[in-house]
Amino acid sequence: MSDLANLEQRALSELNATDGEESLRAWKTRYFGEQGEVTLALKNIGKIPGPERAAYGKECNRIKASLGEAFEVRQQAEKDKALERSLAEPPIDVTLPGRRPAHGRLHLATQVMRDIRGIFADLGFQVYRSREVEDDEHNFGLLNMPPHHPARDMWDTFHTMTPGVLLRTHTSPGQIHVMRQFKGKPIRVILPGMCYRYEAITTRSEIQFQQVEGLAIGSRVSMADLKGTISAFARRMFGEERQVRIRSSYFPFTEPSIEVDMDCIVCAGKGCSLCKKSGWLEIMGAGMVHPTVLKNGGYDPEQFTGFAFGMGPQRIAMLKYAIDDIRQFWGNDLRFLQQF
Ligand code: FA5
Repeated sequence: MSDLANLEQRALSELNATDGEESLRAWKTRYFGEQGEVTLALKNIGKIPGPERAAYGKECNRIKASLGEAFEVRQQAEKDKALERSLAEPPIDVTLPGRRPAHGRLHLATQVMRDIRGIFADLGFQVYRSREVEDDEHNFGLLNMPPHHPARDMWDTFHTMTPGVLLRTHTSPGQIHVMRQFKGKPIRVILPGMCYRYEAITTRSEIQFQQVEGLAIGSRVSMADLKGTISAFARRMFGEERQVRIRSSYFPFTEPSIEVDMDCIVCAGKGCSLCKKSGWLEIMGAGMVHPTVLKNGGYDPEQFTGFAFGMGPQRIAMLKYAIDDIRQFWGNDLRFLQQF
């Protein structure tokens, strides 16, 4: 019995000495936990010899109740103290502006693609989608490049394991798809999409890049229409003050063929690594659709003429925003992308 009195005294003085919720929890474990002193004393009741057991058990239960009560009082006091403390702290300023959620944005390539589509929509061009995995026939053959034609070397190609199936090197195979679908009706479309070339990656060339093909076919479409369309596009895209240069070129699927350059914005025409020291950067190839290609698409070259062009939106973005390295486009560096 004296042990119990001792236990009660000790527990009460330790309870009074607790400071904060943590020491209160530790006290509870020490006396009321599975191996706590009060718990063990209660478990001990059965072992006490008969005549003393009732008195011992009664005392145990009294101590349990009184310590339990003392604990509750102490715990409430702790809670009151915590509440007082939090009330004394400076109040939350509900007028402070909230934290802005992080907003995503359109990738620069998407923005430029939308600008290009918008300009051509105003010029009356529809958007036509064409596949990225092509066959040899559409990517080369029907574009007037039969097997072993030397012009195929202009496009370093990713071939798949399936013979004759490849990743398109340009959007021009779409010309054939469109012509075969329009079946002899006039055409005015653009074909945007991704192209793939097995070539060395440099500041101006990627192995994966976008192109926008343009195709217009009608009974009296001329080279003047092509030049007018390209100039209208360049003025809208880059502003009146920028320079466009048209020079003759060669593509097997156009005759005559041209290439279109813009003055280099990075060096203002002085010559830098981006423009290969020429002061100009090529943005598209173009020309009048070759009669053989018209025929392959199901159009009679005696009745129809057409122009086509294929431009590189990444190069266009580089010229518009003075980006000196094309690798930034697919590098996923937010410091670059967040600037646009
Ligand atoms: C062609 O791909 C032709 N199909 C374009 C064409 C279409 C000519 C219709 C006539 C009629 P070229 O290989 O020059 O041509 O590419 C066209 C444009 O794609 C280039 O002017 C350039 O802006 C872009 N381009 C080409 N290669 C890359 C590359 N590796 N990385 C980024 N852009 C490129």
